[in-house]
Amino acid sequence: MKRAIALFCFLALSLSAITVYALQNVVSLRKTYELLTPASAGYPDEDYQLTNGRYGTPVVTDTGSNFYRNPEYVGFRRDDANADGNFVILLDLGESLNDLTAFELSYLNEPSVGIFAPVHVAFYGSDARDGDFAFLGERSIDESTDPVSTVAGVAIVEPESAFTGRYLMAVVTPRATYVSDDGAELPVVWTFLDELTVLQGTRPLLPGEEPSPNASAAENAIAPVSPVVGDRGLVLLAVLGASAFAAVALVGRRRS
Ligand SMILES: [Ca+2]
Repeated sequence: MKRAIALFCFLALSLSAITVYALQNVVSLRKTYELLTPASAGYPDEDYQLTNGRYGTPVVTDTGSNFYRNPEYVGFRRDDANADGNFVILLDLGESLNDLTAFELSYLNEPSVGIFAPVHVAFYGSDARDGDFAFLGERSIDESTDPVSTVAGVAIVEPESAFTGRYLMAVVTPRATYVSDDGAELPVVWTFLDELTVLQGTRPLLPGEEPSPNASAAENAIAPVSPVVGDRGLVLLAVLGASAFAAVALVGRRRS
């Protein structure tokens, strides 16, 4: 009987988790895009890595653990930025889609190896590749330049109202300079990105996140967790795991 109760609780909680997850539709998966400012030859973009749904994870070698060694990252060199100093990505959703509610840029901040998070990202949208692009929103990024501050982060932009369109343009502004250990101000050369995401529908709560229906888009604009462990499916697995734990805890209480 207790096993049946545990199974029922697990299934009920899992179903609710799946329901929440299903509110979010990642419409950018496996979509094509143009790098209007090219990736580097040393850390190239192979087969649309920025929309494959996978995130960079640390690679352990004899010299330590580093994110930048993961080939999931696409590297951009300052020399290849446009005249405004930005990197620009033009994403094609393949058809006009409605109810686009969030745009995400996943980046690496690994100052110990000279890779710094961008300082700003802005998104624009249009129904025509060569048409007028509407400003959808922007986000400032303020990661530490301390050598020990390695972060795999995500900047999230949520427009004031849902957008309908086919083309999304991400304009990424890299950090210009950093101060080295000996006090010298040096130019930042590298920007590493691993995923560009467009979400359709309502963004679900992430594990541990509290509902905040009255919060502004800006207050909700940074993900509370870094996607350091692979793709979004793992978030669902984490929720399911928490559900199973809750079911076991419930049975434990009934026993005591
Ligand atoms: Ca990716």
